[in-house]
Amino acid sequence: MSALGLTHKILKDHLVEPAELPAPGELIKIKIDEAFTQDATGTMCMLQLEAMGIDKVKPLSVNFVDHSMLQSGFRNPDDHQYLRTVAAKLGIIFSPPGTGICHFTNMENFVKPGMTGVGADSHTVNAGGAGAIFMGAGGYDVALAMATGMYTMPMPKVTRVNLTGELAKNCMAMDVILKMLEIVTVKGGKGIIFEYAGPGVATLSLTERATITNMGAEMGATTSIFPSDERTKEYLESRGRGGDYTELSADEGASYDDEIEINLSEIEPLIAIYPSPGNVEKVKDHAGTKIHQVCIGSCTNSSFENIATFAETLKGKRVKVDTLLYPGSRSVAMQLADAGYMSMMFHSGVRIMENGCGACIGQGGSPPSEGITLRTFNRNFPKRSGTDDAECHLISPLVAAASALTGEITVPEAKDIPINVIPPVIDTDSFIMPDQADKSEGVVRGPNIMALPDFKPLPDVVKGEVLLKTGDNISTDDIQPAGVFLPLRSNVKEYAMQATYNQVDSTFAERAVAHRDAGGEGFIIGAENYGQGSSREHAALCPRWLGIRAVIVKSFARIHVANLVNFGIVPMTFKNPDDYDKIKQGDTVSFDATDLAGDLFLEVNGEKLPLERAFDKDVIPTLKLGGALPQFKATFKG
Ligand code: MIC
Ligand code: SF4
Repeated sequence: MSALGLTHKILKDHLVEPAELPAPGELIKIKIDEAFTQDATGTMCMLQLEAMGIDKVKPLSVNFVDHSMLQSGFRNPDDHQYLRTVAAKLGIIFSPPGTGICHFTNMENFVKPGMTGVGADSHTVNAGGAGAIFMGAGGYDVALAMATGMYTMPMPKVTRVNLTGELAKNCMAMDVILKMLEIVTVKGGKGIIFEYAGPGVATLSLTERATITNMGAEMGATTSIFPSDERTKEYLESRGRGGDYTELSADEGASYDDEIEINLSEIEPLIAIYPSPGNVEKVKDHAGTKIHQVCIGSCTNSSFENIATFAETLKGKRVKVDTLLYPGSRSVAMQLADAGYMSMMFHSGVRIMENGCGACIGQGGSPPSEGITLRTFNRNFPKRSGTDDAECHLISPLVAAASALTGEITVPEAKDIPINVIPPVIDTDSFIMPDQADKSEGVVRGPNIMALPDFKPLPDVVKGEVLLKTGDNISTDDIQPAGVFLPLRSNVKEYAMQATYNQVDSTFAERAVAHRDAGGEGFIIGAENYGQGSSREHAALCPRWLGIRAVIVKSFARIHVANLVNFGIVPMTFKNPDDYDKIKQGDTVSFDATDLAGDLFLEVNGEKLPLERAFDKDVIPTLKLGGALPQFKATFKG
């Protein structure tokens, strides 16, 4: 048998269809060992699972509450209560608010080397740090994985990332992934699994590896993976999970689709400059820039080592700017407390926030107007911080600490920072396991939990107005902002009317509804990398509710295409990218959808512009029926 890389080994072990791993781009169906949601995507996912008529989930499944926890009003608590009670009914583990951020908590408790998983959140890829293949997906696809234990995806290409050397003392894993972003760019990872290998791997701990795989999402990658070795074992044993360890690595001589070389010793402290994680520059080139806020933690940089190093750098000295800590889990917060670091940070003036997403998703912690915030998080898209004209730059915990002390962007000193390592505090008691859950109250649906909308099948001729024409790199934060709107996640109508594209064009939702109610089908025209950023299926669901039936762009981000299909929006790309210039917002356009497998054209101003399918032919019945749920109901046999 020929030598296999680690990615291919795990995919082969989980392959359901076809019989052998096919060429990149062809569809594969794999067995899924774990599926999870968080609260912001989870309510919709659970509503879809219920609508499928499922009584019990198949794989290990978890509902984490971490995103929307401000609880100012009934909406968040209604969502949490629904998630808890529906989890009890369907056999899903429930992780209550305060337990921790989904990816971080998942790694601490559930991920094992060699597993496959999907999560309704793009940073699900975090789990690759432990030698597992985990992918972000839309809520419907996660519901389907919970129902069937399977997931269908295009066979990825695999790029080997050969790590050599060792990081300088003022660099961290965050600098490695920023280096990758500089090389690969925010759209260069599409359709690729990055498999890290080489002698540099052993110099990185499991949580450092997870920082790197976490931000593979920012390159648009399918996922990333590290081998499972002594460092993996060390982490699992420290958490009392030594039994979950298996050694896993690529076979000698395995072949790859591509290769990247990174010498860790050559990396300098890096910073991703607003407004994109891909704008990577050297920290030293921005040194001295005045800042207004520092945030540390999030699912990206929350390990005990990260935060202890941050605290040791402060060493009780007062921070000069507003500094907020969001620990990744209750477990890590308790470990920090027991090791004395919480008290050290209180003395330094750090604000200890909740174990959750918080400022990362615009749930509090916003910087001032025109302010500059430095964050150890993974995203710095416009307006995501909640302050429209503030700028957010992404940095390592060491740069965060050095800069918090000076009030300006500062290159950390290259020196040893010894930390007081104590054993982790294991916090499995926070979870509500399905066999312990109180099922007597049934599934509780408060007034925030709205029924799923019903969507009509696709007409043979799709005709209507171009309701919006956008530029490159439109993110799901542009399409369907989170932040203050998160409590509307279970209420499609309100979320669509108040938030869809409101930061791009505040007239969009009203214009779209008027066009829809007059019988038109709405179109969006976009440019490169449309839908980058997240697994947010509301960025498809809400536009669909507003009457959008087709999105035609130069290129798409992976998860967004799947979400569009799931809600019956036809995703297509221009055969000739220059045709983008031939269409204006407000134009009336149409396309013949009778044969979606045949040649497709967009008719505009008397011209027929050739289009490419951005969807696989297998999903044509789904598009025809108006979305994945009607298709599931028509075909699923239990
Ligand atoms: C994000 O970081 O943008 C989110 C919120 O975690 C999203 C999911 C969501 O919109 O709920 C993600 O990354 O997929
Ligand atoms: Fe939460 Fe931010 Fe991580 Fe998304 S990226 S899961 S919002 S901490």
